[in-house]
Amino acid sequence: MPHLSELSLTRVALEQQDDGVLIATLNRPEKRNALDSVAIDELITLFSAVPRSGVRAVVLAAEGDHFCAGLDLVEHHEEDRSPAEFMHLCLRWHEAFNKMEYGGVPIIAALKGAVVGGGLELASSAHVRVADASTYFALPEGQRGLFTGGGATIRVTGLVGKARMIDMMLTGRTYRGQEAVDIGLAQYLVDGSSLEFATALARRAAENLPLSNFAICSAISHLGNMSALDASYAEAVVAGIVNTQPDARSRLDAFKKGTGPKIRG
Ligand code: 1HE
Repeated sequence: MPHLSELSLTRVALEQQDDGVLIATLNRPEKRNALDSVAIDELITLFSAVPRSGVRAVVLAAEGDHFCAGLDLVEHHEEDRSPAEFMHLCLRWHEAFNKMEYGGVPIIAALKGAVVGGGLELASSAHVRVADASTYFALPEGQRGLFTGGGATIRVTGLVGKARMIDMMLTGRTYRGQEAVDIGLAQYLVDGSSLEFATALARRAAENLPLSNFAICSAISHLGNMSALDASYAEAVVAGIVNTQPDARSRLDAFKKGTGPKIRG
């Protein structure tokens, strides 16, 4: 597995910070960060490497005014893909986004401008979404003669519910601002820079023990795919491992001595 600095990526720029935070920036602003097949392969490469890289949290950011305009519609049109070819492309999208959601490393998305179509599928694969005043969300596939193929039926439905997802796709409805937060598309709405705020959140998450973050950013999603009976069993198994990790002893010891942080409202 190559070190992150050895990855040769053209669609994503990487900046590793001393505190274990990786800023991964979509860098095709001239195409509004539309996701072509190269971008998807690079997301697979990146998020395959992240869990074993020592990175403790990732900020997923974007160059330009827009987070991501979704599927590269020009490439899709020019390639004139067969059903099987597009199915395999979608499977690669799923591979990339599953590696993000289930990878065990916190990913905080710093959103702005358009978060649309596959761009919303990408954002919904992150664990936390921060929107700014310019951010808007849409699923324009219906208007383009398309359908979602990068997991929106699972992840966006999971965030906003089936009825809102269907409405967004049928009518082209967009959401922004507080309403977008209220329905679950983002967890934070900031007045200033979403990148600055997302980086602060990533730094905070990076202070948690990696094994705790692994459980939070992997087990919760896996458990959600199981029956309640199996999920409660698996949760106990995960807790058996995480809650007895030697690295947690000093934190528990500090609490016992009254020097650990107190949780105030
Ligand atoms: C693109 C794309 C793209 C921009 N694929 N090239 N997604 C959409 O339907 C969104 C399509 N994009 C837009 O609606 C607008 O571009 C934006 C609202 C995002 C930005 O508008 P604007 O005025 O800032 O930029 P623009 O002039 O529209 O585009 C600038 C360039 O980016 C232009 O290229 P140029 O070579 O003519 O300069 C655009 O062609 C290019 N560009 N968006 C390709 N999406 C797994 S299934 C997923 C299904 C989907 O994601 S459907 C796609 C939904």
